[in-house]
Amino acid sequence: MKMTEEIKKIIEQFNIDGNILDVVCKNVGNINQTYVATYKMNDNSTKRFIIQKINTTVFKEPYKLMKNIENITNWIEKKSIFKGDLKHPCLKVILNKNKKPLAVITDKNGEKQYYRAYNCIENAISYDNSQDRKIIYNTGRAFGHFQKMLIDYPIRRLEETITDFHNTQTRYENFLKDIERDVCNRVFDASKEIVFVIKNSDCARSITDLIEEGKIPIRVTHNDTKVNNVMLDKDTKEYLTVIDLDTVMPGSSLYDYGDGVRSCASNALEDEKDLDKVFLNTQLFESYTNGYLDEMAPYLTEAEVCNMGEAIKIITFELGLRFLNDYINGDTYFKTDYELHNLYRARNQFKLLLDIKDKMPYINEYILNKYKEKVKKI
Ligand code: GN1
Ligand code: MG
Repeated sequence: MKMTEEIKKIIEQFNIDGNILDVVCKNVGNINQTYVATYKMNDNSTKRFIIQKINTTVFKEPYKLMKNIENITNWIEKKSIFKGDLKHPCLKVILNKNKKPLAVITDKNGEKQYYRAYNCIENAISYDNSQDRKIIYNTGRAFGHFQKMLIDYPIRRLEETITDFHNTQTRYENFLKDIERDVCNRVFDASKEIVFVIKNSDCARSITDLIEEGKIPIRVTHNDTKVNNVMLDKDTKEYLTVIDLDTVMPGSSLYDYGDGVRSCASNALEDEKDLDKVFLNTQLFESYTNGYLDEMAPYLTEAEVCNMGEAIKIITFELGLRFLNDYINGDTYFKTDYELHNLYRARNQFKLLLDIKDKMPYINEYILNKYKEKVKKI
């Protein structure tokens, strides 16, 4: 999609020393809308910026969200400089001409729309799915490194951008209520998947219980550790930085690790319809786990290490549940490209879950052995 006058007017609110040459709308992410704006800068160079329209149905308080992101990116940047680390550029929030982190417009319906701008990480690439062990190892490392950089970040300074985001039990309870309501008359068509969720509902409690009982520490976590949320160097495939910081909140390292494996080690895309292609690729699971532990092993508690395998299972259940719930509610949350998109996504996650369940003894043994190996070396 080419530049429209409207988006140009919004982007011009940002304090960037130059003129817009071009804006391209990107088809990435399930929530926000992303654009890449190319500028001719006043010094004659050409520079690109990432512009995102924030989905306010999902993120109800965009200023609080931006405060989190500004604080976190500043923290990581300062820490990297202090450590002399120049290899990992951080996202930087670009302010508008009034020094605010959002450009705001009122649309035809009188609703406020919020946009933000970031620097573009250059010579970088991200993948929606990859079978390359090096790429997946580096993705695990990137998320481990991110968690490590924020290990001493004062948690009380963080806003919760979505309440109960990874509270699997609350999500399950809401799902049961939505089935009762059946606002779109879709329950009948999804009955097989609904029965699957109910049969597997023991998954909803296990980690939330451990967190509530105080057995798992609360840390600063990313909460959306998808494979395409890491930017890698185009040439070397080393990790550069982690992006999509909207859900950085107090949370559990377990959900981040589990979601990383769910996303990076699935053999297929999240909406692959051919379920024979959907399974946990053990080589990729091993690569991700190695990368993650190479950064985080010394910091994890025993309870965390013992539940990492379980977390892969729980988050896969949670994602399937979320996709199915959104299908039943009429696709109000995730972007969809066709009518059954969310139902196919749910089926895909449930197939992945079955395979993970089969592989649980191997998964747990691998994690434990690798963990021991890594901490021995330190
Ligand atoms: C959403 O926008 P994106 O694609 O980074 C979602 C994640 C899901 C993911 C599944 C705020 O992330 O929780 O895991 O889709 N983000 C939010 O693809 O709900
Ligand atoms: Mg996201």
